[in-house]
Amino acid sequence: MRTAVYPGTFDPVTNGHLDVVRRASELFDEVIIGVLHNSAKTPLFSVEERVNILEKATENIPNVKVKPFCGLSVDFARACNAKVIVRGLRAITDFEYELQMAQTNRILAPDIDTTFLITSLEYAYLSSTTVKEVAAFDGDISKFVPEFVAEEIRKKTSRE
Ligand code: COD
Repeated sequence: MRTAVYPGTFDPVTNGHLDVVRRASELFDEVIIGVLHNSAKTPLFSVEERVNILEKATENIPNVKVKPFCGLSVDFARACNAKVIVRGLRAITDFEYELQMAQTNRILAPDIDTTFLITSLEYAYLSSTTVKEVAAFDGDISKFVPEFVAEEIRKKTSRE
């Protein structure tokens, strides 16, 4: 069984992330989305909320699972018996960060490789940060995330 992990923060998941998940699910037998529990950052959604949202957003893709993780992505990949880490690439700015991370991961775990899916053109501009910024000013985020995710974001941002 060819298992890949797709680690990220997903705060919140966007249509760009979901496009990567859908495409990865066609390349691998199983894709496990790893949701980083990062105590150093204050996310909009808790790790449990992000896991629940991702489970709902991917419920129609049978070979996708969602799990929270702490620590290193390579340790998460090992724990999932995955030999591949999937990442998405949008622009040259992503490339520098991703290259450094992939090379570090390769030194930490030479048996695990990183594969990159280039963003689909329609999502090339899209990031979780932009979505949160637009939502904070009551902008329309319906083109950026699934409708139920937009609703969850609105609940959070209208409380603040
Ligand atoms: N189109 C395509 N891809 C996209 C899009 C889009 N519109 N938006 C985001 N993506 C890609 C990103 O480029 C990324 O590859 C992935 O989706 C997830 O994005 P984010 O922003 O949710 O997640 P990140 O980049 O914050 O995740 C960072 C990690 C959690 C993977 C990283 O911090 C990590 O591995 N931390 C654990 C410690 C570790 O192992 N460090 C590695 C040694 S350096």
